[in-house]
Amino acid sequence: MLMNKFIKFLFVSALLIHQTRPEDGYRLWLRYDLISDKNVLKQYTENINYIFCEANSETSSIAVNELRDGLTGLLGKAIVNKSGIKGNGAIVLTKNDNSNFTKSVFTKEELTNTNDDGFIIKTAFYKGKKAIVIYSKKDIGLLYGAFHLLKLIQTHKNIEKLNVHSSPKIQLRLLNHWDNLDRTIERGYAGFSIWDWHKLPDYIDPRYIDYARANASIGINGTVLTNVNSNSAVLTHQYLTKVKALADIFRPYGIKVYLTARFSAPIEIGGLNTADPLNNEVRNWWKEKVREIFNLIPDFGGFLVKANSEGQPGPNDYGRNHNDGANMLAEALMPYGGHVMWRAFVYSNDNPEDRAKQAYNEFKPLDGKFLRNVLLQVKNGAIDFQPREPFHPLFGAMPNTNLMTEFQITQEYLGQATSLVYLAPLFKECLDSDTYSQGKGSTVAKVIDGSLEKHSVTGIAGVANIGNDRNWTGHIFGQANWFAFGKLAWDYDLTPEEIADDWIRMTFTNDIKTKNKILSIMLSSRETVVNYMTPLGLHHIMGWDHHYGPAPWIKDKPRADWTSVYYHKADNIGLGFDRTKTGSNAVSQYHPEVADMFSLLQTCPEKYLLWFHHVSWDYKLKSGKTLWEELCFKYNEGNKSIEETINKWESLRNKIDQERFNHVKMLLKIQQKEAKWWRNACILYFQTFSKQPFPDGFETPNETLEFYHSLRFPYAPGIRPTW
Ligand code: BDP
Repeated sequence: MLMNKFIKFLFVSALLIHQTRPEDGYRLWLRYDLISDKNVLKQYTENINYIFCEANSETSSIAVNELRDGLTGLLGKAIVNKSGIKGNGAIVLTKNDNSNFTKSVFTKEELTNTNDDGFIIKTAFYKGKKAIVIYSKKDIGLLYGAFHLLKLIQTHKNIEKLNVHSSPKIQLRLLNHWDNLDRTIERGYAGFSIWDWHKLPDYIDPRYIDYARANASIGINGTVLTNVNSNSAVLTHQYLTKVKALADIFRPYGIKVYLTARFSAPIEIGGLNTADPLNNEVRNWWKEKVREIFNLIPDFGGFLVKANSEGQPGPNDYGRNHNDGANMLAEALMPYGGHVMWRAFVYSNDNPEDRAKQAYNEFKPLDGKFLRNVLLQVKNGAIDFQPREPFHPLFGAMPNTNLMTEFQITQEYLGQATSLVYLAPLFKECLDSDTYSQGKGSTVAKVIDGSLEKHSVTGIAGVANIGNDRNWTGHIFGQANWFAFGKLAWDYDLTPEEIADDWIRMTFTNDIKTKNKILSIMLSSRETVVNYMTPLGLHHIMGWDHHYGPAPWIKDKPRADWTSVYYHKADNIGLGFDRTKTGSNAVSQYHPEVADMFSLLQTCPEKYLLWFHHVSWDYKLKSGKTLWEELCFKYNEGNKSIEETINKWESLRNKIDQERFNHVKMLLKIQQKEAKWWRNACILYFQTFSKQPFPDGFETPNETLEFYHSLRFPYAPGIRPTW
């Protein structure tokens, strides 16, 4: 009795300590604080008493521990693991689809419809006792199911009669880290890399475990550890032992490691004098290298390759094609079940062709020429992760190739880590785009989940926004983008609103009013940024090299397609890139229904207007305004929304903790300055072509164009190092 009281005392003290720790964002969405609403709490305390796990593996133990810690925190009573059914209120974890119990709870169809990573959660009776059963085929499904159940409780859902079936639609759900071995991160805005290569393999930063846990909680099952602008040193034995240490930590969380393979590695670390993919010595070198890797890491995922793009070596250096390079690696990986993700982000310096067309021209003829363990990794749009791009024309154009998509979670072109931009609407816009490749309804999502073109290897990648900042992503709201990527990779049918709703409840609060305010801020944030950066289909007009801030005046650089004037084509007549028949004819790369829609000024969605058309300054848009007026209007709209966001946020003072309130408040002030900067710099610059006055109500810029022109940011974060 006394002992019990003592344990209770310890337990309550632990809870208190837990809840007074600073809100620095480290816990992400996995917070598990005591539910303060007594009525809500009652539902859970009445239904949940203990855990009973029938499985026995490292992964199932992690699931049990997560449930134990999570439920104990949320419910304020000790929830422990027991060795059998000991009364009502068990959470049963089971993989056994042959037991009488499982057969009595689940139909055969339910069991077969659950795929390898999937799970079912059902309320049922076990030996006459009410229980919540989590079923999966493999251990990892138990962990995913455990996180799902915790999420339901964190978001205050009713759990009386659970009947959840969840299986991911896409197999390889990966983060791509653009992390260098010296811990700098290309396009990273949240500090340095969390991989401490120097101290690995002996020093295991506990953060690696938290990283794996966070990813498992949203269904991510692979991570590419290194930058696509790669360094062959990571393939040396010295580094592979470090990679192995990370792989060992991630394995029980269902996460495989992948590496970027530098195409010239056989020369740089192998001592050969060529990296020609058709050379036998080279082929053998890769085979041996892969063997060495799998000896260390039996479940190694494979390679991600950026070849013959932006100065990276590749098969073209030897007069070979991309498929020759990809297949050489794929052949080496095939016996072990590894994959090659070959990037389609390829465009050439010397090619005078519209950059938007180059990847399609290069890869479309190679359709059907890649081995079955190769995935072609295609960015969502044909240029480069802009605030808004139409979907990449390769989707739907290579039916005989496994295509996966690559999104950028790190906000290289969307205000980096000082801007609040919720990216789920951007991801969804691409996934929901209709390619018409097999008639209406041939969405990008159906191309990449393999259902449209009958592929069995499927994948999706997100360029990570994670660094060693205490809150992981620099901006607390950057966490929502990591979360949303994982959720959509699992189920692209979720809406941005549903995902944000969960994230806010888990991260901030279940108070409906507060939650709704944050939700409205998040849901409008992407359009806001598009409006004050690149409205109406403008693109690639950001600062040189660091990509921070506006710089539509960039010209006369060694590469035309790295300048701004190449993309906006402003002149005295109008603005925009003519990609119709009268221009580069990039529209012809889309299926006719889509090509026709984009081609005609009347049918081209105005959000893509200047992407596809060179439009005269006096052209009347649907609003009745001329292009010039609409442009000014949009830049203003974006600025106004930031002000509204600031006011909304201000009204949340005391509704959320001070630390995170202030963190976001200060960043919003920075974002407001940046929005103004974008508007003023762009409008002043475009005015030199339109030669028209500011429309009524447009706030006259307080600085001159020369001033904006003179700004320099030599130490902006995330710049590509010179390699
Ligand atoms: C661009 C980035 C550059 C990357 C490149 C890529 O500016 O740093 O190396 O994409 O995806 O957006 O390879």
